[in-house]
Amino acid sequence: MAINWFPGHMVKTKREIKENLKLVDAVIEIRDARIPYSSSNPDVDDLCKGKPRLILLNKSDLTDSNITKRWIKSLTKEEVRAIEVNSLKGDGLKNIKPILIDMLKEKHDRLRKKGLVKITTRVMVVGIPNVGKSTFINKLAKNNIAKTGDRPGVTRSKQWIKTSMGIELMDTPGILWPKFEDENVALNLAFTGAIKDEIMDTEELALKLVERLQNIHPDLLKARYKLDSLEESPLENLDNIARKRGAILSGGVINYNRISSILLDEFRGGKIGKISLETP
Ligand SMILES: Nc1nc2c(ncn2[C@@H]2O[C@H](COP(=O)(O)OP(=O)(O)O)[C@@H](O)[C@H]2O)c(=O)[nH]1
Ligand SMILES: [Mg+2]
Repeated sequence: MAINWFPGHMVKTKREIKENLKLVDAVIEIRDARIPYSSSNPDVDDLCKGKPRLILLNKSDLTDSNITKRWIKSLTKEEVRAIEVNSLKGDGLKNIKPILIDMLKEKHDRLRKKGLVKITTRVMVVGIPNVGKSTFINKLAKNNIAKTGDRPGVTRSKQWIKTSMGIELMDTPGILWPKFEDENVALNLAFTGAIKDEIMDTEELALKLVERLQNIHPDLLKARYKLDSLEESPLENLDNIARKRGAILSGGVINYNRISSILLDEFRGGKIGKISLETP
């Protein structure tokens, strides 16, 4: 993880996010669509209680769309909606505004009754590291990088990024901590690149990825690395993949370092296929 989370740090972050939430109408929570559970924060429901929240399952270009649709169904509740997006290309982003408007309808009606004509919708983006918060904010701000200045009585330092869709985003996202205690969550975060490779042994991680893929998508693994068949042992499969890719040192020794980084890179880049690592 880019940031090491300590209990004190978490308490401070929580407090800051709670303060910032007072300034917005709604929350956009970004998750990685490949791992919607593992990329969620354990306290996000509690933190965002009482605010309309839209969950963006980002990087949906890398997932199995049937599984992503099932996730959307299971995440949707009264105060929470979910959609799939690709923040790199912008796919799905046009659905954000109508959903927010719908979720804020009562509030807006109330304001209109009071005579307010121009209603600004302010939103804060939150999510754990690597889910695509910066990519998303940059994409929305693309056509309109103008930042509004400070407003008296609101806050000293907050900047609001105007977007082409008429909502304003708080310029700094709330960076949430991931779940750490669950080993499977840690693995999922590592597979998708959310945990820096230095923290975990790359070769061990690649082996775990082979094991996972041979269980959930054996055909994709076979097809990508042109394997005639899969062995039961992940290590044998990794060896075969290395041979197919010529990741061999002199004397026929497998170059595990090389094949591990090839495998992880190709998985992260979606080259092995559209793979959802978690189902609802
Ligand atoms: N394939 C794909 N990659 C994405 C998408 N959104 C972000 N990324 C990549 O995910 C990585 C992390 O994105 P970043 O915006 O830095 O995440 P942050 O830590 O939440 O701010 C970067 O390499 C982005 O290019 C997406 O929709 N699809
Ligand atoms: Mg960022």
